[in-house]
Amino acid sequence: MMQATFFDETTRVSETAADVVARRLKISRREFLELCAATAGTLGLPMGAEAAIAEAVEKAKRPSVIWLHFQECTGCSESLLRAEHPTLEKLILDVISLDYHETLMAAAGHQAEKARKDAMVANKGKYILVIEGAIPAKDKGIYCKIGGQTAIELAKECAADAAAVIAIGSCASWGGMPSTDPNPTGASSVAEILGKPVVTIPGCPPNPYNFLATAVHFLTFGKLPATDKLGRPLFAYGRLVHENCERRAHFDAGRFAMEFGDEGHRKGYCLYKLGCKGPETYANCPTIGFGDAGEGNWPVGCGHPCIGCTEKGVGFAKPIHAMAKMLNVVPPTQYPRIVEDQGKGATFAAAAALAAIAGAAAGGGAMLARNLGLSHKAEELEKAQDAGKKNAQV
Ligand code: FSX
Ligand code: SF4
Ligand code: F3S
Repeated sequence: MMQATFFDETTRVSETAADVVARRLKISRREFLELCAATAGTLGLPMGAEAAIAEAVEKAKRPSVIWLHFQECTGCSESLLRAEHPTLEKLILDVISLDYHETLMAAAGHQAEKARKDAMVANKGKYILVIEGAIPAKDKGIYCKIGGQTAIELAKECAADAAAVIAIGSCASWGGMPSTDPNPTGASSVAEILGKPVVTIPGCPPNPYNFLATAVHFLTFGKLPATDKLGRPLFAYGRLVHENCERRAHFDAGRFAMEFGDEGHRKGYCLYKLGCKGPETYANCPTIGFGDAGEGNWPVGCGHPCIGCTEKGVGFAKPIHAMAKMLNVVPPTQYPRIVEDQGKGATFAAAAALAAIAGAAAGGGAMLARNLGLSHKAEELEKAQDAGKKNAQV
């Protein structure tokens, strides 16, 4: 007896874009739509955008991508491909046509160089150039050569006819780890070498979803997403780590881990005093997690302070024990009581008085200092109010 197959001709006629791509990727339609929804969410697009993404992934011509590697550890590519969720890299490789990638391509030597040149000619003015790694500029760039060309020459040659240039990882975005003092090779960012702004996706390594979302934005809308003045897509780097951190309530309440493994650390308190750089680092790590490995999977979520890996002048530059500068942190409108007399609850009036004190303080650093002393101030205020009331009654 003939068995009906799922993808018979009748079914295909009514297939949606999502069905087609799901079949192509050998994943379920549901998994594919979840990825599209996650990508739309990462990009900050409204509900329903996943359908447009699914359609673009099905119908749009995959942009040719030439991916160069210079001074780096290949962690950017690894994080993209070693994601726990097996469909992420499938989707990335379905969204783009990766025509040259030294780590992944089977070709080597002259064959590999030919593949790069062929892709550049065939897709002139249309390909995306992705650069991973810093570019050594000292001594005419002799510290990094591929196929007889320096990284400087290669970057300039490939960028000349590219539709867009994306610097992936902190090394390519701002110099990263290779550029740390004393920077013996003169490791520089892609923008410095090309002399023009490029889209940057910093992080060491960067979150693969931020690259995927940038590529999907290009595919769906034909242009790269809006960026800040450092070339970072705003959807991913528009807010400080501190703004969305799940431990933020502890910061606001003045509850800090003081040592690794102490009670505060075990209870998940704020890591500011262990040197967390979340308050001066722009990245979406707390909101989208890391490595596609599930909830809470990002540095602070795992109990380690953010080292500011996305941020020039912070990551690999500022010692881990150094306190972060408080940037742009909006103080909360009211603070909880931290120390109470036994059997006595906080009153609304005390909370309001505290809010007034908090509101008067300008700047996060001042806020932090005040935060630590607020419980005592609250008590003093309340005592003064009680004394005032008693005097009025006499
Ligand atoms: Fe490594 Fe990439 Fe760090 Fe750099 O990621 S993870 S050293 S940012 O260029 O490979
Ligand atoms: Fe989170 Fe760090 Fe900010 Fe604390 S200082 S709330 S751990 S980002
Ligand atoms: Fe990097 Fe900090 Fe995110 S160390 S991965 S920016 S939490």
